Amino acid sequence: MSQSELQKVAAAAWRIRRYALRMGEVQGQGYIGQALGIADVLATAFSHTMNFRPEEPEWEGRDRFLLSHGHYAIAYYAALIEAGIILESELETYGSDDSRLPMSGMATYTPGMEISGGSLGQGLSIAVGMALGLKQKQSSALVINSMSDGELDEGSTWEAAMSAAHYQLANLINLIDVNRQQADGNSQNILGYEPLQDKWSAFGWYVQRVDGNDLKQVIAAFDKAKNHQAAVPRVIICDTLMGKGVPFLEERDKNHFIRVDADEWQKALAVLDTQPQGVA
Ligand SMILES: Cc1ncc(C[n+]2csc(CCOP(=O)(O)OP(=O)(O)O)c2C)c(N)n1
Ligand SMILES: [Mg+2]
Repeated sequence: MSQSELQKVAAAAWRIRRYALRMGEVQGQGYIGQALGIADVLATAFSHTMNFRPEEPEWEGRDRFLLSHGHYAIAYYAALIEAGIILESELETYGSDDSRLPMSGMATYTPGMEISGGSLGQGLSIAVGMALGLKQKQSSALVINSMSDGELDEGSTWEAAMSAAHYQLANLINLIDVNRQQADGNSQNILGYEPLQDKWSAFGWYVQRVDGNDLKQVIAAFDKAKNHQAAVPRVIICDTLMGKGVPFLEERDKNHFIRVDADEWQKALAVLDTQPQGVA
């Protein structure tokens, strides 16, 4: 990839982190660790890979992005702002009554939100149905499902994984945000899921595993997933760091749901502002 493309995506990731922190400040709380962790992956999806029309979010030919982990909505709204699907000014309404940006993702509230994903473990099944429908219509649109590592604990995920391979869904990319945390603590201690590459491979998927905060790796993996020739579904396992980009948030022990002191949001934004925008 060119240096200018890399810088473009890096600048998008930086802005996504900034929008998410500003929304966190509006409510004084939120799933901000996840947003900072997944920003590079979202920036790659929306600024590099996906085909969509910002002014026409329901355009039939669009690539679909499914936010299976609905509690990551703050991250996704930031990506939708970056994509030009919602206005930056709207972030001031985040989480308030009458807002189009509720704290958990709701398809009926927000343009560009394809599903209401808060009940974890459902997104991949929906993605399989969508990808199968698009394939039957001979559409060239991609379906990208984004799921969290906690969703690996759900049986429905594995049923969907098996179905995707059975139906040879080459138009399906599954992203797994492996931040190694869940609501109750460390994922491996709750229900061990490794070795993940071997599992997805055994289920018939084209598997890549990357450092989800290394933009070069993430962009290359999206390119390979899109261009891979075999008629199999694709998974990108993304190892990410919760709070990435703001050291005092990276270091927190339990990062699932963050309440920080009022002044810490500004401190976090100030830390981000010291980082060169657009440099990966
Ligand atoms: C089916 C279902 N079970 C339980 C929950 C409650 N819940 C909300 S977030 C969460 C943690 C899931 O793990 P993960 O998404 O990896 O957590 P994170 O990385 O965001 O800390 C749980 C159990 C839910 N939303 N849906
Ligand atoms: Mg997790």
